[in-house]
Amino acid sequence: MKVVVLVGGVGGARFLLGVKAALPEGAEITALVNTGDDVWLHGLRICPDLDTCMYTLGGGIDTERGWGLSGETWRVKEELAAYGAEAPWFGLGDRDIATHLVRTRMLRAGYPLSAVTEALCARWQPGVRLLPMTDDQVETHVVVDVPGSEDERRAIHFQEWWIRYHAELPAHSIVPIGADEAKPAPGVLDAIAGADAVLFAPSNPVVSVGTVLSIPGVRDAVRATSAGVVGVSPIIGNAPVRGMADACLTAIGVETSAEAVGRHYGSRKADGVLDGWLVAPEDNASVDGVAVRNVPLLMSDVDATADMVRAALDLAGVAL
Ligand code: GDP
Ligand code: FO1
Ligand code: CA
Repeated sequence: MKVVVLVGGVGGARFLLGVKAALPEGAEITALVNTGDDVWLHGLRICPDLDTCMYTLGGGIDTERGWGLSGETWRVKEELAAYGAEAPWFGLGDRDIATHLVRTRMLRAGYPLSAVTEALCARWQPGVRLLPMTDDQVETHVVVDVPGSEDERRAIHFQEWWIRYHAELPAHSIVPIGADEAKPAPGVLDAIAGADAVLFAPSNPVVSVGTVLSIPGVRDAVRATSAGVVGVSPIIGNAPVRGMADACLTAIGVETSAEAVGRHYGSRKADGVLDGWLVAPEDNASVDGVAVRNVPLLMSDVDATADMVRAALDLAGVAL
């Protein structure tokens, strides 16, 4: 059985743990991972969502924080701050830096990100094929008012908006810079076309799943696949379970509710991308042309997450 999952970072990684647990031995799981959060800092290429998936599935993640490695120390970060180096708000751990050093060296040597990711995964053995959505550089930027100015706007990197400003600076727009010219990474379109089910993790609908879908060809492949396509709502009771996805939805004019996010994705029978939409028991949602099912959606542990995944696969028409 072949299952493809569109994912971001923490929400996507935890969902993938459930996909692994729910599927029988021998099933092929391919994660199409958002790389719009990627950033150059201190000359290093940092890929937060790829690393969050790789560390979570490989058992290295700091489970409390949800990102970065366990047993982390922060000596390099402190030294960089003492130099007044850029982005002191970004949490670069000493262990994590080794990943960025290996990645950056390989990228500089000419390897595409997909090959670099495969090499890093040889150590972490995530048990899932992690494919960056593209090998091309795509970086999500957020257009905000210049703090202290009334009429001046500027685009800042998504990470700066999210971490430094806690997504509290109102966003005029959120743009995946470079997406228009990007190509899907090798294997992405074939995986979607050859899948038995395509699932959208309960990841951020704008800056995670939305960015993966923004790569030319990906949305069309999802619309064209013979597999059932089912999404899982990251919004429960009109609020994100974790993080500031509401600020991203507001920026694109979508209400923070399971129903509004389902309608934003839309039905494949019209011009959307879904056949099925899982929402929490307490949420009422009706989405034209989409089969909506209420199931518990809290990923409190792997068993609960595997139950969600089984419900998603059932809605996608896959018998386990
Ligand atoms: P990020 O890249 O680290 O921000 O992670 P993702 O984009 O993959 O996922 C973030 C989304 O996961 C947030 O919008 C949360 O609402 C959602 N999320 C986190 N935990 C849960 C959970 O237990 N259940 C559901 N349904 N959504 C969750
Ligand atoms: N998230 C934070 O909230 N603060 C950080 O300082 C931070 C550092 C960081 C470093 C490496 C990495 O792989 C992830 C990191 N994250 C951090 C998580 C991540 O950048 C974002 O929270 C997500 O990409 C938001 O979608
Ligand atoms: Ca992310």
